[in-house]
Amino acid sequence: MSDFNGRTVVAFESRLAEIMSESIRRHGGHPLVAPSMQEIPLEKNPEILAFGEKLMAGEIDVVVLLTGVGVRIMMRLLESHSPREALVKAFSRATTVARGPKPVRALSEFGIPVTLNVPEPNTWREILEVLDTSKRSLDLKGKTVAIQEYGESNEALIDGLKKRGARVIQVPVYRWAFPDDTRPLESAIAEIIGGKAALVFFTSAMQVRHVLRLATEKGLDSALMAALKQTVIASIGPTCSETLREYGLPVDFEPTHPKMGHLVAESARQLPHLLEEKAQAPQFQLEKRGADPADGKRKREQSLFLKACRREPTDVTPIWLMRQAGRYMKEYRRIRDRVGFLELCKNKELCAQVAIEAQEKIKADAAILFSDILLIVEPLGFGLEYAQGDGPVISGGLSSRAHVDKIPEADPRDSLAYVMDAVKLTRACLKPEIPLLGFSAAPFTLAAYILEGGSSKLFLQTKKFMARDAGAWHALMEKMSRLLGRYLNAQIEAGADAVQIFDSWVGCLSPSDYREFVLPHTQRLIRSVTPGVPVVHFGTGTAPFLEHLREAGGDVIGVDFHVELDHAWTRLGHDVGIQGNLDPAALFGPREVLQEKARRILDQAGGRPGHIFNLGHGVLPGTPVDNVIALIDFVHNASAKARTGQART
Ligand code: 1CP
Repeated sequence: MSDFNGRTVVAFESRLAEIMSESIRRHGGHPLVAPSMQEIPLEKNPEILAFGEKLMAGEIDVVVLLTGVGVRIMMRLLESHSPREALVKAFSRATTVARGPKPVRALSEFGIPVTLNVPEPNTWREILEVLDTSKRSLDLKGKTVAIQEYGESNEALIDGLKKRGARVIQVPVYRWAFPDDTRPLESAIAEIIGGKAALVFFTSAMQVRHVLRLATEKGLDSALMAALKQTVIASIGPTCSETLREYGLPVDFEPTHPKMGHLVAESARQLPHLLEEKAQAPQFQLEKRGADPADGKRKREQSLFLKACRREPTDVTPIWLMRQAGRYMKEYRRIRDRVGFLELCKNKELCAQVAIEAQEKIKADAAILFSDILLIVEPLGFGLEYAQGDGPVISGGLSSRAHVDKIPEADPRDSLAYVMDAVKLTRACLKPEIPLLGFSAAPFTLAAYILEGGSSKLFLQTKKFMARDAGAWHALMEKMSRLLGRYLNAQIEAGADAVQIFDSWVGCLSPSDYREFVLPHTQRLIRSVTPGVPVVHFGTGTAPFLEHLREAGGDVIGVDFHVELDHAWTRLGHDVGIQGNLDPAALFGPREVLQEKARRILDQAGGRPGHIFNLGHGVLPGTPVDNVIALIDFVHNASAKARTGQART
């Protein structure tokens, strides 16, 4: 059993400062607990009293209770105006939603029944989920929802409720201020800056804000940020972690349950490992690069990748790999241990970090935006979940023409603003000479995911839909192609230098079905892409109808490994670029076989302008990173040698 081993552990707990100190001490640590805030109860809170009146009048349908302390303060104030029985009766008429065990306990102290209990990790997402999936099938349209707030308002929750048609009443119960004496907090900040702390705990989002606010007021913010990046940071749970990441701080540890006891005990056990990781991992720092965007753009125009897209000769064959940022990389897995996949996709800092870290580590000639082709189903009104091990699950179903017509004409510029933010930040922090690829699904692959509700082997639902109602199919595909066009152009506007269209599953179709049911729509999409921006058009299993794929368009056609690259290029015509096509399994080695296979592809391309080396499909989980680096190195050197007689310098 490990413990903190006499190391200094900093925490910012206020109300529970003593318990926190004791707990750290019990685990062998030297506690430095500096209260970062104090509660200011709003004793004469007019919002609470107004809420009480409405509740008694039966005008509140749902009450969301966010904290135990808040419930108690609120009840104390309400009880000074109305008898408890009357209040309990009024609460019983409404649906009460308690965010976790603390408000449940507080409510039960007053005898108020809890209708819905919000599961861990108790964020706004779970609150909305509970309301959406409740057996009482709560239609929030036109309903009045009161939120007992703690400190700051939760905009995401309010937004989600409003989107469901609810009228929201905010009931702020207490606010936070700095403690009267901020000296302990200042000295804790000084200890962190001085490198004395081995571990820093944050147990609420408000603590993060307060600590950084005080540091800013004292002119110590950059010193503190830099020091915190070198220190192990443990966060109590997702809401707190989200705030840390908003400030650009890493979260090194989160306990299995968002509780103080778990936080202290589990981080004590993990500390040696966490310290080792921190020391080993070269800390990735997102920083804006290239002061002159126009100069960066000029450099990229002359990059190997964009030259190859334009089929201009290059001395070296450019290479990047589909899924170059992903599971096979330990830096990625470390982030995914702490953050869900969707949360990762919605966090621009993490997206930028993952994409850039991968490009730099393997020295690829292009970076691809970190995102996913399926995110776009959410603004179309479908549910999206990435279930562990089972792949994506898309809920909502699509089976009729009427439903196709009801799919909203979403504007991804707004509804997927977080993707555009990720493009902008990735572009700003990526080396200026490295092109950034944006991407989307092709209309067929997106429609197939929606119709199947996830991955599929046979694509039976898709084929049935296509066969039974060709009109509905074409209407759906037309809608998808326009939507995806807007999506790609928004990414281009945000800073993507080229785009790739993934028609990953189109190989399940016969050539004639491709021609009739897919080609016109992919063609419409590709034609709608901002002129001058290269399009890579990729599909797997497309060997039987490569000519049709070519006809649908694209400056570069991505081919899988079921076809020899030279045969494919001859069929496509040499007036288009080609991307591919090593079998990703080759990356499992041995190294000589890997190089032999790569050389064969280079030989087949024959140094002709317009070849971008890639895999035939994405990098597989478990692929040794060293082999990926060796492949890229080999492609650069072997292609340079073939063309110039010298390895790449
Ligand atoms: O961490 C995890 O467990 C999630 C794994 C993962 C990753 C790393 C998913 C879930 N998506 C991604 C990122 C991703 N997806 C990128 C950016 C990273 C990079 O390339 O460096 C890109 C371009 C995609 C595109 C994508 N998503 C495709 C097209 C490429 C292909 O493989 O054909 C597809 C089909 C998806 C759907 C999807 N997303 C995730 C999974 C596991 C899947 C495939 C599921 C299935 O088999 O249907």
